Amino acid sequence: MNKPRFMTVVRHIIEEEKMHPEATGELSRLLADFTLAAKVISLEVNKAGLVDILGFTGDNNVHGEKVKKLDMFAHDMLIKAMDHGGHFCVMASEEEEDIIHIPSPYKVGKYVLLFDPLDGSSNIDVNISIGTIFSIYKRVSPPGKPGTVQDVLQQGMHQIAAGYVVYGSSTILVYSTGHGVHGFTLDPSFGEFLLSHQNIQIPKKSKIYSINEGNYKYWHPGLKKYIKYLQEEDTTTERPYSSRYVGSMVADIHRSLLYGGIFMYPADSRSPMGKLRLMYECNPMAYIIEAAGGRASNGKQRILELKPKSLHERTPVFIGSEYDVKMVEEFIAREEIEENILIKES
Ligand code: AHM
Ligand code: MG
Repeated sequence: MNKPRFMTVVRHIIEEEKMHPEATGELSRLLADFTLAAKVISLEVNKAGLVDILGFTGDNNVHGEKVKKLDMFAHDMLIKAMDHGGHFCVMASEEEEDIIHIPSPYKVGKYVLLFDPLDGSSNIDVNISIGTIFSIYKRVSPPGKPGTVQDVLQQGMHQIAAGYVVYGSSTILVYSTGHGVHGFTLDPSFGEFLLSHQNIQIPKKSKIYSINEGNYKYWHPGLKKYIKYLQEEDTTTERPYSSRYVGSMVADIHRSLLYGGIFMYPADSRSPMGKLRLMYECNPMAYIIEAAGGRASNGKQRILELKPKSLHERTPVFIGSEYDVKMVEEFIAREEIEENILIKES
């Protein structure tokens, strides 16, 4: 089907909602609020090399990492754009330890918002792509009152919308409400996100793997074998694969979504839960990738079925083309069976 011309993201969201008679239009309005924040953050990211916004604020975030000014700018911008619409009962951000309540006098609503305001922020100073990730749920606590931690700690499969913005050679917003995954490119001349990638389907099998290979020494033996397998030559399975790693999850996953690929941030002997955060990094990305026909797991279990225990918890993640994610799961499982046999024999 031909792409409609000048399909803005807001019009697209409204058209999508029309296909669901039960929809109230509220999701359209809150996603429209999000696009405003995304445009402002994009502008600020593009100016980062020009204005005195680079460098550390001197503060540490809740994980003890240095916070850059642009992270905080994006965090504040998202809250400002989203807190007053009457849509949300609670929010949560990578940059804030506790849940974020809706300030009075604004009304509390029925939705829950989680976000990573600026992911890949170590790449800001070197002009490499970074991104914003968001995830939306319906509240589970009774209506009319402030939201609770329980509203935030839902399994990823209960998300009703998720998406990301990648600030790269152009700014692209990708979102899904569970019915297809769609991408919009920001036209900076008139400040609109226009439909550029309709109904994205991730290739079932890829030829690209994406992982920080500097951590090889600390990996699970099954993962070591899998990566070696990808590097061997075999024309029938299109090996060796290419290796690509930006170090910004949003950029690495965006490439995987469009070209096919497997992005991995595994557990290792130094970081037994991996690095990436379940609630506002892995769950929304898993939702998008699954909606595009891909697969996302922690090596053993589907990401979207993990039961969260805390807001900032981490999880290992293997995400991308279905064939490739299944393959790494098999390598990990096979190695564990072999290890168990050896333990029993000794
Ligand atoms: P951040 O949330 O502090 O920016 O960290 C998350 C980023 C991801 O975007 C990326 O995939 C990963 O950290 C890269 O980590 P590493 O440098 O260990 O490879
Ligand atoms: Mg992050």
